[in-house]
Amino acid sequence: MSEKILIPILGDQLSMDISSLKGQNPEDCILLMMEVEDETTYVRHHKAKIAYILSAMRHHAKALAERGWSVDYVNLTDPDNHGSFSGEIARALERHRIDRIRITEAGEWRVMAMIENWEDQFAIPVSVCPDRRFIATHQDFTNWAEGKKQLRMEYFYREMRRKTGILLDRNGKPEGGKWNYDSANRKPARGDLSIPQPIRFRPDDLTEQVLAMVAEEFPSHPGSLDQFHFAVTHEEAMRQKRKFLDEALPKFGDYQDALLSGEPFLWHSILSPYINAGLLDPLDLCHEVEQRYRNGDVPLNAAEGFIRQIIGWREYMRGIYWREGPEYVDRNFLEAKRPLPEFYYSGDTDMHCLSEAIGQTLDLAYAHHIQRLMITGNFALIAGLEPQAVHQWYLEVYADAYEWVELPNTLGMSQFADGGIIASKPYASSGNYINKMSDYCQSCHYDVKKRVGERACPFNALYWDFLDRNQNRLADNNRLVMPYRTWEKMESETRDDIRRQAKRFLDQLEEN
Ligand code: FAD
Ligand code: DLZ
Ligand code: SF4
Repeated sequence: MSEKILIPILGDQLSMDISSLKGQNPEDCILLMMEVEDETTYVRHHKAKIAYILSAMRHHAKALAERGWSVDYVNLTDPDNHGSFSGEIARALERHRIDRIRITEAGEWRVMAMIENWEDQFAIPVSVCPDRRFIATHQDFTNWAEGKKQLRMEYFYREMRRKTGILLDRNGKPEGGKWNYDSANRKPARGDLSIPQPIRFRPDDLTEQVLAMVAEEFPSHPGSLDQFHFAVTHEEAMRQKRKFLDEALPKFGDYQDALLSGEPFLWHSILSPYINAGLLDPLDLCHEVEQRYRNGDVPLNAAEGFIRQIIGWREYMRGIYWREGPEYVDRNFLEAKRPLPEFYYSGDTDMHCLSEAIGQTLDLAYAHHIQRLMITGNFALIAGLEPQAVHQWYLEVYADAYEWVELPNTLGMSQFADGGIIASKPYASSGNYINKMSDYCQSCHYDVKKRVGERACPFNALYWDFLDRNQNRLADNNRLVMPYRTWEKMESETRDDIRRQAKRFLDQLEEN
C-alpha cells in the first residue's frame, strides 16, 4: 500500500501552485482545510474579512476537488469542530490512516509554533516546505541584512530587481536610468478626474451562505457585511487584476499618495487580499506590469512604483518580520501608552480625515496605503496611542491583514515603535500635509490653518507636542533637525499654548 500524506492547506495558502502540493500524486494525499474558531477569533477580525477568507477557502476546496485532489473540509459550525488547527489535525488523524504530514510553512510565528509541535504531539513525521510565493527566501534576507547597520528598503529592493531581472535593461541597469521614480509620484487628486472603480463581485450561493453564517456567529466583531464586494476565486481575482492593469495602473504612480473624500480606491489595485491569500501570484503580476510598460501602455513611474510595492516593500516587510522574531510585537520605543479611542470602531469623530478613513474601513475592510499611514497611523503616532493596541486594530479591520505584513507596517513603519529599524524617521505630520494631499480639510469641523483655539485642527498641536514629548528619544535623528529647530525658534508662550492645546485634546480623548 502506498504512503498516505495529509496536506493541510491554510486559509492564506489558496494557490494551486502552493509548494506542499508540488510533485505530489493526488492519489496519495488527503488535503485538509479547516475553518476554526481560533483563527476567526484570535483578534476580532472585521466581519467582511472572515467572510472573504472562508468563502475563498470553500471555493478553493471545490476547485482542488475538480482537479482530482481529495479534500477533507471542516466547516466552522461542524458540531465536532475542535476549534484549532492542532485540534483538527488530531481529528483528521483519527478519520484517516496517515503516514506523514506535509505543509507549506505558515505566515506567522503563532502558527509556526503550533506546526513545530506536531511531530511530537502526534508521533508522525512532519515536513515543512518553504513558501515559494515569495521572491526572497529567509536565507536571502539574512544574507542581505548581514553586517548592515541599517536595513533600508531601497537597497533591498534593488537586490530584488537584480534577482528577478524586472525592469532592467540589457546591461542589467535599471530601466530609464534610475531605480526609483517616487519623486514623480506625489500629485494630489482632484474630484473632477475620472476615477476607475474596482469590480464589485456579486456574492454567489456559497458566499451568501458564508455571509449568513458570519452574521450569525460574529455579531460583535467590527465592520459591516452590507457592501461585501470581494473576489473569492482565482478567476474573479484575475478579472480585478485585468481591470486594474487596464484602467488604474497608468495613473497609479501619479496619484499614489493622493487622498479624496468619498473615493476609497482612487488608482490603487485593491489586490492585496488576493495576493496575500494566494488567489494571485505576486511575481506573475509584476511581470504583467512590466510587460504593460514595455508595450508602451503605462509610463515608467507607474510600473516601477507598483512593482516596488510588491517586490520591494512587501518582501522587505516579510524579511523584517521573520528576522526580528516573535518579540518584535512587544516593542514600544516611544513608550506610548494611551488606549485606542472608541471612534476607531465607529468612525464617529468630527475630524473629517479620520471619519472618512475609518468609516470606509468599517464598510469595506479596505483603506489605501496613505490613509493607513498618514491618517489613522499618523494620528495614533502623534496622539501617543499604545502601539500594541494600534497593531491589533489594523490586524482586525483589513481584509489583507496577516501578522507577517501588518505588524512591521504598523509597529515599525507607522508607529516607530521599533526605534527606526524600518523607518528612518517617524511618519508624523501636521494637518498641513493632509491638506496638501487631500480635499478632507475643506469640509472639516476644524480649521487646518490654526494651531490653537477651539476649532484648531488637532493634528497641528499634536504634531509639535509629539516632537516635544519625545525630544529625548528623537532629537538625535538627523532627519528631524529642521522641525526641532523650528520648534526651538518659536516663542516660549507659543510653545506653551501648543502644549496646553494638545493636553486639552488628549485629556478629552481619554474621557470619551
Ligand atoms: P496598492 O496601492 O495597489 O499596492 C499594490 C500592492 O503592493 C498591494 O496590493 C500590496 O500587495 C503591496 N504593498 C504596497 N505597500 C505595501 C507595504 N507597505 N507592505 C506590504 N505590501 C505592500 N498591507 C497588507 O497587505 N496587509 C496589511 O495588513 C497591511 N497593513 C498595513 C498597516 C499599515 C499601518 C500601513 C501603513 C500599511 C499596511 N499595509 C498592509 C500596506 C499597504 O497599505 C497595503 O498593502 C495596501 O494599502 C493594499 O491596497 P492595494 O492592494 O490597493 O495596494
Ligand atoms: C485569517 C483567517 C481566518 C479568519 N480564519 C481562518 C480559518 O478558519 N482557517 C484557516 O485555515 N485560516 C484562517 N485564516 C487565515 C489564517 O489565520 C492564516 O492562514 C494563518 O495565520 C497563517 O499563518
Ligand atoms: Fe483632518 Fe485637521 Fe484637515 Fe480636519 S482640518 S480633515 S482634522 S487634517
